[in-house]
Amino acid sequence: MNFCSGVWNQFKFKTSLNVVAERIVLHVDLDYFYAQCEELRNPQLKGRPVAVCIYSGRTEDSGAVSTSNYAARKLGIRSGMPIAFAKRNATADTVFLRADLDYYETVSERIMSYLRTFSHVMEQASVDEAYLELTGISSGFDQAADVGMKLKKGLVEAENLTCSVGIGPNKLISKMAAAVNKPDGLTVITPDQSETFLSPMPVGKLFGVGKVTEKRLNEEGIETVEQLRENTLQELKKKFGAGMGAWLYNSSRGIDDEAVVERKREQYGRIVTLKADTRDPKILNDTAGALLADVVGMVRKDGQAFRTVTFIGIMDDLATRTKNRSLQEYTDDVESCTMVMQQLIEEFLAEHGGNLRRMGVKVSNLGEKKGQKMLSDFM
Ligand code: DCP
Ligand code: CA
Ligand code: CA
Repeated sequence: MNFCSGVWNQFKFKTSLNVVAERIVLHVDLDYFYAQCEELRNPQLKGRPVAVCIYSGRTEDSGAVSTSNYAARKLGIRSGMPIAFAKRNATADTVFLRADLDYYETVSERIMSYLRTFSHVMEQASVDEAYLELTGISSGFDQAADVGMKLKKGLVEAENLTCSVGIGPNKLISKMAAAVNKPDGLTVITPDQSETFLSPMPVGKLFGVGKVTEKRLNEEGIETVEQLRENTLQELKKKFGAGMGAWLYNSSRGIDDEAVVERKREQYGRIVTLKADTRDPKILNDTAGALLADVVGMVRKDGQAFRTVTFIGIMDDLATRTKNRSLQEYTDDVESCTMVMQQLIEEFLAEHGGNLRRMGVKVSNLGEKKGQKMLSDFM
């Protein structure tokens, strides 16, 4: 029995010459994501310090900064910081905005479908991050760097957004490569550069080392990845347990076999800009009908069904408002959810004044349709 089959073999892509293709992973992380989304819909913000905040609502300033653009970071305004504290560092032209998570989510969905065009295996890692498996797609690191440049250029052209890209022999190195050159960076680390790349880094920067492990490593006198590498596998296993010990041992050498895994989707949606700002129910219903047909088509293609239907309106002041309803049972039927959508639009218009600039539909709460035949039913 070959105990290292499993994950490892997935990456041995054979080329026509029957040579095993070297593994190449690309990591993308959007720059100052929430704040960049805000600049996108309000270009006047460009050049000014911007802090996007989650307000808890207790007092006017209670809550925390979720992110800030680079001008605000220069003032020392950073994510996680209490808003009141950030305001003490702010200049007169600093803008504090309320986070609009639905809007960032819709931008994120567009970016993710753009990124999917670069690889058949993509793992969305967070709202603004993804890993792309380039093994067998790019023949080497030079070609992968070209993919990275093309991806960055296309993202600016299509969405007017910048990102930082890291390319490496695995997920760990690609993620860390993307982080060292921000914003708008592109960093390529080849397998033979991996150890040197990691050596001077504080152990806390090794992706996957949390605060607790970092503290324990420091207590052992281990400050840098290079120092971590001086420990034997046995020593690390003894100090940190078998799993963590082996992980630290491998990571400090830039070794990581984790697969890029396509995660299951949680929702399907589409948003469009209306020809003119409007609140005409006929236009909204017709547009919603067309979008739903499209979205439900995608759901069916993937063999899924859904229970929740959402109408999304982006108003002429760019505020995003939503209205949703959950059905009794899972469905993949366009007609029944078009009727629900018409009700949602009617209620939406009753609740919100003003015209809509953009509108969208979303279906979520995915699952299986009741009575859907399982493969096992035929056996
Ligand atoms: N975020 C948050 N609270 C945090 C950290 C992040 O709400 N403590 C949100 C806001 C960010 C988004 O997640 O825009 C992505 O997080 P990142 O860590 O990637 O940070 P940014 O994209 O904002 O900045 P960077 O340019 O450093 O990637
Ligand atoms: Ca980011
Ligand atoms: Ca991120």
